[in-house]
Amino acid sequence: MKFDHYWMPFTDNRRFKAAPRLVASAKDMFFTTADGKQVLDGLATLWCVNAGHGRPRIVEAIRAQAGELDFASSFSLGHPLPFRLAERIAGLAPQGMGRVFFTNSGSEAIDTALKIAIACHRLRGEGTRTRFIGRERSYHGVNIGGMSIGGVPSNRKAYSGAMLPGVDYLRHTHGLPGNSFSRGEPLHGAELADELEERLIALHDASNIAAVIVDPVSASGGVLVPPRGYLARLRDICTRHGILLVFDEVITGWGRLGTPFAAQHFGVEPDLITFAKGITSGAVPLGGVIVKNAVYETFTGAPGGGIEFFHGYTYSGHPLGCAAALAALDTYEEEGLFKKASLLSGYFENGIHSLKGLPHVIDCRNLGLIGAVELSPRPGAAGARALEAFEKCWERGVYVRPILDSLAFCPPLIAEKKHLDQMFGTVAEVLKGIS
Ligand code: PXG
Repeated sequence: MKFDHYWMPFTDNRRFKAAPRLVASAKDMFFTTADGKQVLDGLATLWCVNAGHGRPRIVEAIRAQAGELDFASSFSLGHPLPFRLAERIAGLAPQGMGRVFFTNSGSEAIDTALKIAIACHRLRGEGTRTRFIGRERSYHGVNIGGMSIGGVPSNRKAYSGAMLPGVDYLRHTHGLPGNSFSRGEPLHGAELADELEERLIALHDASNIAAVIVDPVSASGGVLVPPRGYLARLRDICTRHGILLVFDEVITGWGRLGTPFAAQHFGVEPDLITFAKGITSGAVPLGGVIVKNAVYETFTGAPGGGIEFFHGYTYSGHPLGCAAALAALDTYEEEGLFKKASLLSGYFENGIHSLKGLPHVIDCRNLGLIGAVELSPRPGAAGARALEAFEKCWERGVYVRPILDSLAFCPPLIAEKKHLDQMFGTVAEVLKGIS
């Protein structure tokens, strides 16, 4: 097999192709590599395989759906599955968030949410509200809108000239004094939300701001748990100034924090929720935006009739994605996986914090079943230590993700204590052995 032709995403192609890591199959918590080794999936692959791999209900649903109806468009035509799926999702979403728009990915979900926000204000007679407020270190996918509101420097650097105009940023909440080694939500920093009002609204005027977008826990930014009370303050400020609040729940959705959405975990209700990944447990690409009924009704209540929202993707509501999602939701429900995640989160927290005191460890942080250990960077070689740790963990049969100098953990919700012991035990051994 030649490795030359496939341009791999978000990958050091030259390094990978010099020493490829290939997976041949996967079942439940484990990959089997091309050379027959078992590797524990400590990141739900890419923060998405929440029900574990190769789950029978999901596999069978995809197989059966492909045979029955491989594709039907949702453009002024329809088939039952996206209606059924939207109803299921509405039943899990916060009260009053009962309308769902489907996309194929999280990036598309984010760009869709931005368009909904702008169009909604325009329909309400507030067409000057076109600006967005994002946040440093947040990740919202790679399309132009999501990249522009995102705050990961390496993802922005090459595309500076292609950014959306009219975007400003909250500061990230990481690294505040007194917050290192927090268990759950850090105690300090809720006041950072106030800069939305004191700095950004003061500067741009609320009448020009369409939406504030945050990921409740920034995952790809390094697993940054929000300070206690921070999200509630953002909600309050947005409400007082007529600004829509978007939670990007592409990673925090579908049980990661023990509830269907982070909104419910934090008791803070946004106006829009973007989702993807865990909705199908990663088995088929599917994403979407859940909106407050009032937002949808702004569109359907507009005078004149006709298409209300000039937006959509060929594969919005694709039968295979919907079938996989319905089966994933069945699996979550039947096996009580959100509750299970919640029950395991204390053990997970103890596992992460058991790494405190090992060589190079400068922070441990966690919430629900997501967490990270941060290593001090090697002088002049940021990221090198975590990358080496990641590669050594893989060699020893554990897959975790390096992000800058952090190692991130995000196991499938079917994880058991023995899997967490294996994961953190291997990380501990590796940390003791690297310089
Ligand atoms: N929002 C969030 C919060 C995400 O984590 C997206 C949007 C975009 O989703 P799609 O489906 O378009 O990829 C994501 C995706 C990493 C990594 O390195 C994380 C993601 C994607 C690629 C790499 O941790 N998350």
